[in-house]
Amino acid sequence: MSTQPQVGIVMGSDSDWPVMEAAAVALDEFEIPYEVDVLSAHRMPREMIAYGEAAAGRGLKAIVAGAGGAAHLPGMLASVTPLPVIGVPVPLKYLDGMDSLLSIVQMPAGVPVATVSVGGARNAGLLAARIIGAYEPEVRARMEAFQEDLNAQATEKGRRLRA
Ligand code: RP5
Repeated sequence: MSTQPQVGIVMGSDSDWPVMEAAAVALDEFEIPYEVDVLSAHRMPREMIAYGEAAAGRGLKAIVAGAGGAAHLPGMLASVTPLPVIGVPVPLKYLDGMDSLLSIVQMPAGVPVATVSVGGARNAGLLAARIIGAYEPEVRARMEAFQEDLNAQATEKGRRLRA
């Protein structure tokens, strides 16, 4: 695979990075090139729209977007790009991330966002890897090996409990 970013990881603020970093770590594990940026739906609306409109043309294949509170970034990006958008609800100080979750998951018909769990940035990265793996055989093979490893780890835990 070339070094051209395949996935865009964006977030509403750099304060989201401690949560969102797990998406980058997952993509690193699958050797998928990505780019990272801050892109606030409310503080940088014009830049956000420009990013979404240009993303597919720049060669990105999926966008992972995280935000907290009134978390409109994933949905707004999904409204202006044909790419799959994976939304990560970032938990803030109040409401346990429920505000972020509901802001991201309740999209109107026709504008899908694949929403992961509150704080679920690792799964967002893994889902992006599956999307890339659907047409990149090397990535798919890594995903199959990853799943076999998950199975082996879970099986081993059961074996230890039974012993
Ligand atoms: C949201 O506001 C961001 O995604 C972040 O989760 C939250 C707080 O941002 P900061 O005030 O820390 O920049 O838009």
